[in-house]
Amino acid sequence: MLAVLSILLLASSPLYAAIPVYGFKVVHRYPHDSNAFTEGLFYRDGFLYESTGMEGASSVRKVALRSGKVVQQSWLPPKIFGEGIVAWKDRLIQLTWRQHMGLVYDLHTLKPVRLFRYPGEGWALTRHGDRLYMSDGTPNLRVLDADTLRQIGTIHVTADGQPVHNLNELEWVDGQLFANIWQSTRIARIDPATGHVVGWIELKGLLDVSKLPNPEDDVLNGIAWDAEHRRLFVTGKCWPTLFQIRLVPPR
Ligand code: DDQ
Ligand code: CA
Repeated sequence: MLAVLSILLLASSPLYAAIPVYGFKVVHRYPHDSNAFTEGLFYRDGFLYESTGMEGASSVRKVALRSGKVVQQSWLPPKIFGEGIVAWKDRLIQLTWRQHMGLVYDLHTLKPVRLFRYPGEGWALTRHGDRLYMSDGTPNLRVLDADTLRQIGTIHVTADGQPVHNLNELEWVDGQLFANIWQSTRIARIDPATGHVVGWIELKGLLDVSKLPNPEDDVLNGIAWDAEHRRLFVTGKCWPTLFQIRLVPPR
Protein backbone atom coordinates (compact mmCIF):
# COMPACT_ATOMS: atom_id res chain seq x y z
CA MET A 1 0.00 0.00 0.00
CA LEU A 2 2.72 2.42 1.10
CA ALA A 3 4.83 1.48 -1.92
CA VAL A 4 1.95 2.14 -4.31
CA LEU A 5 1.26 5.45 -2.63
CA SER A 6 4.89 6.59 -2.87
CA ILE A 7 5.06 5.63 -6.57
CA LEU A 8 1.91 7.65 -7.20
CA LEU A 9 3.37 10.60 -5.30
CA LEU A 10 6.67 10.39 -7.20
CA ALA A 11 4.92 10.13 -10.55
CA SER A 12 2.90 13.23 -9.85
CA SER A 13 5.81 15.31 -8.57
CA PRO A 14 7.21 17.77 -11.11
CA LEU A 15 10.70 16.28 -10.69
CA TYR A 16 9.50 13.02 -12.20
CA ALA A 17 7.15 14.48 -14.78
CA ALA A 18 7.42 12.57 -18.05
CA ILE A 19 9.43 14.30 -20.76
CA PRO A 20 6.92 15.72 -23.29
CA VAL A 21 7.01 14.19 -26.77
CA TYR A 22 6.26 16.66 -29.57
CA GLY A 23 4.85 15.64 -32.93
CA PHE A 24 5.24 17.51 -36.20
CA LYS A 25 3.39 18.90 -39.20
CA VAL A 26 5.10 19.33 -42.57
CA VAL A 27 4.93 22.96 -43.69
CA HIS A 28 7.02 22.66 -46.89
CA ARG A 29 8.99 20.11 -48.84
CA TYR A 30 12.15 21.06 -50.71
CA PRO A 31 14.37 18.94 -52.94
CA HIS A 32 17.53 17.57 -51.31
CA ASP A 33 20.50 15.97 -53.09
CA SER A 34 20.01 12.24 -52.50
CA ASN A 35 23.76 11.75 -52.93
CA ALA A 36 24.44 14.04 -49.98
CA PHE A 37 25.32 11.99 -46.89
CA THR A 38 24.31 14.91 -44.68
CA GLU A 39 26.54 15.41 -41.65
CA GLY A 40 26.12 19.12 -40.98
CA LEU A 41 23.41 21.67 -41.77
CA PHE A 42 22.66 25.28 -41.00
CA TYR A 43 20.72 28.17 -42.55
CA ARG A 44 22.13 31.60 -43.22
CA ASP A 45 20.88 34.55 -45.28
CA GLY A 46 18.52 32.60 -47.53
CA PHE A 47 20.82 29.62 -48.10
CA LEU A 48 21.48 26.29 -46.50
CA TYR A 49 25.04 25.25 -45.79
CA GLU A 50 25.62 21.56 -45.74
CA SER A 51 28.48 19.23 -44.99
CA THR A 52 28.53 15.75 -46.48
CA GLY A 53 30.40 12.67 -45.28
CA MET A 54 31.70 9.37 -46.68
CA GLU A 55 35.25 8.82 -47.95
CA GLY A 56 35.56 10.28 -51.42
CA ALA A 57 32.20 12.10 -51.22
CA SER A 58 32.83 14.59 -48.43
CA SER A 59 32.16 18.22 -49.14
CA VAL A 60 31.02 21.52 -47.80
CA ARG A 61 28.43 23.27 -49.91
CA LYS A 62 26.10 26.23 -50.14
CA VAL A 63 22.63 25.15 -51.29
CA ALA A 64 19.68 27.15 -52.62
CA LEU A 65 16.68 26.33 -50.42
CA ARG A 66 13.93 26.23 -53.07
CA SER A 67 15.72 24.29 -55.80
CA GLY A 68 18.06 22.26 -53.59
CA LYS A 69 20.78 23.13 -56.11
CA VAL A 70 24.38 23.40 -54.98
CA VAL A 71 25.58 26.94 -55.74
CA GLN A 72 29.08 26.66 -54.27
CA GLN A 73 31.07 23.66 -53.14
CA SER A 74 34.44 22.49 -51.90
CA TRP A 75 35.43 18.78 -51.87
CA LEU A 76 37.58 17.19 -49.19
CA PRO A 77 40.49 14.85 -49.93
CA PRO A 78 39.34 11.24 -50.56
CA LYS A 79 40.27 9.78 -47.14
CA ILE A 80 38.58 12.53 -45.13
CA PHE A 81 35.06 12.06 -43.74
CA GLY A 82 33.28 15.41 -43.37
CA GLU A 83 31.12 16.11 -40.31
CA GLY A 84 29.49 19.06 -38.51
CA ILE A 85 29.72 22.65 -39.69
CA VAL A 86 29.08 26.08 -38.23
CA ALA A 87 29.63 29.70 -39.29
CA TRP A 88 31.50 32.22 -37.17
CA LYS A 89 32.44 35.69 -38.37
CA ASP A 90 33.64 35.25 -41.98
CA ARG A 91 34.69 31.64 -41.40
CA LEU A 92 33.04 28.26 -41.76
CA ILE A 93 34.31 25.56 -39.41
CA GLN A 94 33.99 21.85 -40.24
CA LEU A 95 34.73 18.71 -38.22
CA THR A 96 35.87 15.37 -39.57
CA TRP A 97 34.64 12.05 -38.20
CA ARG A 98 37.79 10.15 -37.09
CA GLN A 99 40.65 12.28 -38.37
CA HIS A 100 40.88 14.35 -35.14
CA MET A 101 41.09 17.36 -37.38
CA GLY A 102 38.85 20.24 -38.33
CA LEU A 103 38.99 22.65 -41.23
CA VAL A 104 38.42 26.38 -41.27
CA TYR A 105 37.12 27.85 -44.55
CA ASP A 106 36.52 31.32 -45.86
CA LEU A 107 32.71 31.49 -45.57
CA HIS A 108 32.34 33.46 -48.82
CA THR A 109 34.60 31.41 -51.11
CA LEU A 110 34.46 28.04 -49.28
CA LYS A 111 38.23 27.84 -49.71
CA PRO A 112 40.03 26.12 -46.81
CA VAL A 113 42.32 28.46 -44.88
CA ARG A 114 43.63 26.31 -42.03
CA LEU A 115 43.37 23.14 -39.98
CA PHE A 116 42.95 22.56 -36.24
CA ARG A 117 43.16 19.44 -34.12
CA TYR A 118 41.04 17.89 -31.38
CA PRO A 119 40.88 14.56 -29.53
CA GLY A 120 38.13 11.99 -30.09
CA GLU A 121 35.54 11.85 -32.85
CA GLY A 122 33.83 14.78 -34.51
CA TRP A 123 30.07 14.52 -35.15
CA ALA A 124 28.28 17.88 -35.18
CA LEU A 125 28.57 21.58 -34.43
CA THR A 126 26.27 24.48 -33.68
CA ARG A 127 26.79 27.95 -32.26
CA HIS A 128 25.26 30.46 -29.89
CA GLY A 129 27.05 33.78 -29.52
CA ASP A 130 30.78 33.13 -29.38
CA ARG A 131 30.40 29.55 -28.18
CA LEU A 132 30.38 26.44 -30.29
CA TYR A 133 28.69 23.22 -29.20
CA MET A 134 30.17 19.99 -30.49
CA SER A 135 28.88 16.41 -30.39
CA ASP A 136 31.16 13.39 -30.66
CA GLY A 137 28.82 10.42 -30.26
CA THR A 138 29.09 10.39 -26.46
CA PRO A 139 26.52 11.87 -24.04
CA ASN A 140 28.88 14.83 -23.54
CA LEU A 141 28.64 17.94 -25.67
CA ARG A 142 31.81 20.00 -25.76
CA VAL A 143 31.61 23.75 -25.41
CA LEU A 144 34.30 25.51 -27.48
CA ASP A 145 35.42 29.10 -27.68
CA ALA A 146 34.53 30.07 -31.27
CA ASP A 147 37.69 32.17 -31.72
CA THR A 148 40.30 29.80 -30.30
CA LEU A 149 38.38 26.52 -30.94
CA ARG A 150 39.56 25.40 -27.50
CA GLN A 151 37.25 23.44 -25.21
CA ILE A 152 35.97 25.60 -22.35
CA GLY A 153 33.24 23.35 -20.96
CA THR A 154 31.18 20.17 -21.17
CA ILE A 155 27.44 19.55 -21.10
CA HIS A 156 26.52 16.08 -19.87
CA VAL A 157 23.21 15.19 -21.51
CA THR A 158 20.68 13.09 -19.61
CA ALA A 159 17.05 12.09 -19.99
CA ASP A 160 15.30 10.99 -16.80
CA GLY A 161 18.75 10.80 -15.21
CA GLN A 162 20.15 8.45 -17.88
CA PRO A 163 22.96 9.52 -20.23
CA VAL A 164 21.87 10.06 -23.83
CA HIS A 165 24.21 8.46 -26.35
CA ASN A 166 24.59 9.12 -30.08
CA LEU A 167 23.79 12.84 -29.98
CA ASN A 168 24.40 13.80 -33.59
CA GLU A 169 23.44 16.85 -35.69
CA LEU A 170 22.89 19.92 -33.55
CA GLU A 171 21.08 23.22 -33.72
CA TRP A 172 20.69 26.07 -31.26
CA VAL A 173 16.96 26.95 -31.32
CA ASP A 174 15.56 29.65 -29.04
CA GLY A 175 17.82 28.93 -26.07
CA GLN A 176 17.74 25.15 -26.41
CA LEU A 177 20.11 22.70 -28.04
CA PHE A 178 18.35 20.41 -30.49
CA ALA A 179 20.19 17.15 -31.22
CA ASN A 180 18.98 14.36 -33.43
CA ILE A 181 19.82 10.93 -32.08
CA TRP A 182 21.79 8.82 -34.55
CA GLN A 183 19.82 5.92 -36.05
CA SER A 184 16.61 7.06 -34.44
CA THR A 185 13.65 9.20 -35.50
CA ARG A 186 14.02 11.53 -32.52
CA ILE A 187 15.36 14.96 -31.75
CA ALA A 188 16.25 15.78 -28.15
CA ARG A 189 15.54 19.28 -26.87
CA ILE A 190 18.28 19.94 -24.35
CA ASP A 191 18.45 22.63 -21.69
CA PRO A 192 22.04 23.85 -22.13
CA ALA A 193 22.24 24.95 -18.48
CA THR A 194 21.56 21.48 -17.03
CA GLY A 195 22.04 19.06 -19.93
CA HIS A 196 18.55 17.72 -19.23
CA VAL A 197 16.41 16.59 -22.14
CA VAL A 198 13.28 18.71 -21.61
CA GLY A 199 11.44 17.46 -24.68
CA TRP A 200 11.58 14.93 -27.48
CA ILE A 201 10.46 15.48 -31.06
CA GLU A 202 9.24 12.24 -32.65
CA LEU A 203 9.71 12.37 -36.43
CA LYS A 204 8.53 8.85 -37.20
CA GLY A 205 6.63 8.91 -40.48
CA LEU A 206 8.40 11.99 -41.84
CA LEU A 207 10.24 9.89 -44.43
CA ASP A 208 10.11 6.15 -44.95
CA VAL A 209 13.85 5.36 -44.80
CA SER A 210 13.22 1.67 -45.52
CA LYS A 211 12.76 2.75 -49.18
CA LEU A 212 16.23 4.35 -49.32
CA PRO A 213 19.26 2.41 -50.67
CA ASN A 214 20.88 2.01 -47.20
CA PRO A 215 18.14 2.20 -44.57
CA GLU A 216 20.57 1.65 -41.65
CA ASP A 217 22.83 4.53 -42.62
CA ASP A 218 20.45 6.89 -44.42
CA VAL A 219 18.96 8.19 -41.20
CA LEU A 220 17.58 11.48 -39.94
CA ASN A 221 20.50 13.91 -39.67
CA GLY A 222 20.32 17.63 -40.18
CA ILE A 223 18.55 20.38 -38.31
CA ALA A 224 18.64 24.03 -39.40
CA TRP A 225 16.86 27.00 -37.83
CA ASP A 226 16.05 30.23 -39.63
CA ALA A 227 15.70 32.43 -36.55
CA GLU A 228 14.52 35.47 -38.50
CA HIS A 229 11.52 33.72 -40.08
CA ARG A 230 11.23 31.05 -37.36
CA ARG A 231 11.49 28.19 -39.82
CA LEU A 232 12.73 24.77 -38.69
CA PHE A 233 14.26 22.51 -41.36
CA VAL A 234 15.15 18.85 -41.06
CA THR A 235 16.59 16.29 -43.45
CA GLY A 236 18.64 13.11 -43.42
CA LYS A 237 21.54 11.31 -45.03
CA CYS A 238 20.78 10.78 -48.73
CA TRP A 239 17.18 11.85 -48.23
CA PRO A 240 15.54 13.17 -51.42
CA THR A 241 13.65 15.80 -49.40
CA LEU A 242 14.36 18.55 -46.91
CA PHE A 243 11.34 19.39 -44.78
CA GLN A 244 10.22 22.55 -43.09
CA ILE A 245 8.28 21.35 -40.08
CA ARG A 246 6.18 22.83 -37.31
CA LEU A 247 6.23 21.25 -33.87
CA VAL A 248 2.98 19.95 -32.43
CA PRO A 249 2.93 19.99 -28.60
CA PRO A 250 1.61 16.91 -26.79
CA ARG A 251 -2.07 17.14 -25.82
N1 DDQ B 1 28.16 9.67 -37.82
O1 DDQ B 1 27.23 10.30 -38.46
C1 DDQ B 1 27.53 8.83 -36.82
C2 DDQ B 1 28.99 10.64 -37.14
C3 DDQ B 1 29.00 8.90 -38.72
C4 DDQ B 1 28.24 7.83 -39.39
C5 DDQ B 1 29.09 7.09 -40.36
C6 DDQ B 1 28.35 6.01 -41.04
C7 DDQ B 1 29.26 5.31 -42.01
C8 DDQ B 1 28.51 4.36 -42.81
C9 DDQ B 1 29.37 3.65 -43.79
C10 DDQ B 1 28.48 2.86 -44.70
C11 DDQ B 1 29.19 2.29 -45.86
C12 DDQ B 1 28.19 1.86 -46.89
CA1 CA C 1 22.49 22.13 -37.56
